[in-house]
Amino acid sequence: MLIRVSPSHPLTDNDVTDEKLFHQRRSFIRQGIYGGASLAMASYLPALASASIDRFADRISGAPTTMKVDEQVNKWEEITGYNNYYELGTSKDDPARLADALQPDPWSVTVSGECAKPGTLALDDLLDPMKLEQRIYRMRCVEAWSMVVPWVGFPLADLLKRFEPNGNAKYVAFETLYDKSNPLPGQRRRVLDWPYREGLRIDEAMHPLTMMAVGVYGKPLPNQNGAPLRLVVPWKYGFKGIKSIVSIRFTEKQPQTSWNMSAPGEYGFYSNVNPKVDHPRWSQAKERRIGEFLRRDTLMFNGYEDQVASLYSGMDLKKNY
Ligand SMILES: Nc1nc2c(c(=O)[nH]1)N[C@H]1C(S)=C(S)[C@@H](COP(=O)(O)O)O[C@H]1N2
Ligand SMILES: [Mo]
Repeated sequence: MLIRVSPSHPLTDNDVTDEKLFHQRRSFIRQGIYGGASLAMASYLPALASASIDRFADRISGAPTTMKVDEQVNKWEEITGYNNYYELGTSKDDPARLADALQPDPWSVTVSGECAKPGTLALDDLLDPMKLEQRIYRMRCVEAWSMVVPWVGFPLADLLKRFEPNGNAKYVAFETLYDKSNPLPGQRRRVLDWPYREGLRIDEAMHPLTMMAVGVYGKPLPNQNGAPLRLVVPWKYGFKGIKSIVSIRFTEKQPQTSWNMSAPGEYGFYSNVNPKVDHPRWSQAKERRIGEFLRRDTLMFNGYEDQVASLYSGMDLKKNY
């Protein structure tokens, strides 16, 4: 199993320790066939990483790879130049262009709700005990495009356990920063009801695949990707991966989530990737992998079915989108 990576970044595969979680269940269109057909990315040429938090750079670049999919990793320019981050604008190139509007340092995260040890942690204290690892995951946007992204971060469960959630903690709610008196450029318009809100059921949040990312491509997260820390839930549509998190709350009731609030008929709370449940306005059966010419089949649970299907046993996946 060899992953081809562009020579300009520090990924190596000699430190891969465990690929057991990644059983390939289908045969993919092999990258080799279309390898040369990457689309011109000129229209969203970034933006070298905008100011990110350098003091974590060594820990991030040194993180060992623990999981990866057997597919070509997207280019740095694609991952950091083609983004959804509505607080920084609604076009794909807005977030990289307006990235400097976000100030990820200093940063703190407030943890509250159904837990024994709530509190506000400075980013350094939050990260200090966390063991960083690199994981190469597919990311499937609900808009039917996808990428393969080398995240660096830690299992969300390792963070959540530090706050000792209690028996009433059935869900976890997350919020992105929103300073009404100093909004980000995209927050001046009510495209969404700010702050951006997301949530997971507690077992989804504690699942070993669910991660909090602080880096990508061996570097601290660029602002446009959700600096300084963002959620990554690889079997769900990308909008569940809330960026630039300032609040984590353990709740007994299912929390409200931004996209579900804005269009409940289009975006569910669960939003598990499912090629058989179409969006009301487009099919979810296929996806455009950024950098490829032909569309790929979308995989059930984005290819993570073996790992996560049991979370939803007994649930009607057609209804609980
Ligand atoms: N706060 C916030 N988080 C967000 C978004 C957003 O607009 N605001 N967009 C979501 C969507 S739709 C996707 S597909 C992913 C994109 O992540 P990326 O830009 O790092 O690829 O971020 C998600 N997280
Ligand atoms: Mo998305």
